[in-house]
Amino acid sequence: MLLAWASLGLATISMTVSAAPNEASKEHSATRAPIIVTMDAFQFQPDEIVIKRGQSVIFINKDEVPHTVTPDKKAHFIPSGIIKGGEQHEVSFESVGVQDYSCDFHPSMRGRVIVK
Ligand SMILES: [Cu+2]
Repeated sequence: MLLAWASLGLATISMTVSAAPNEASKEHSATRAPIIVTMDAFQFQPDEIVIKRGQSVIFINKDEVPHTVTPDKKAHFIPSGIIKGGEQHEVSFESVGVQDYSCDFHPSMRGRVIVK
């Protein structure tokens, strides 16, 4: 009887630990936390990042004008559409490789996501 209670207690503890967000993010198979890229002063910052397949990027527009995250012809991800000033948009990257993108309104705004 005492043993049963003790093992029940242990099970409860280990469940609590594995449910912690920090532990989950360390697991290789688990989806990693999104990366943040800002659109600030007409630049993507950082303009090059490396992520894992299936990971997403949150683009935050800190400018007062709208921007887009539009894939180049050879890139594979869903275009953001218009992201108004002060708003943000999450893009999921499901294809491995170099994904180049630009802003429809400001072609000099360019960025790259390397998906591994
Ligand atoms: Cu723009």
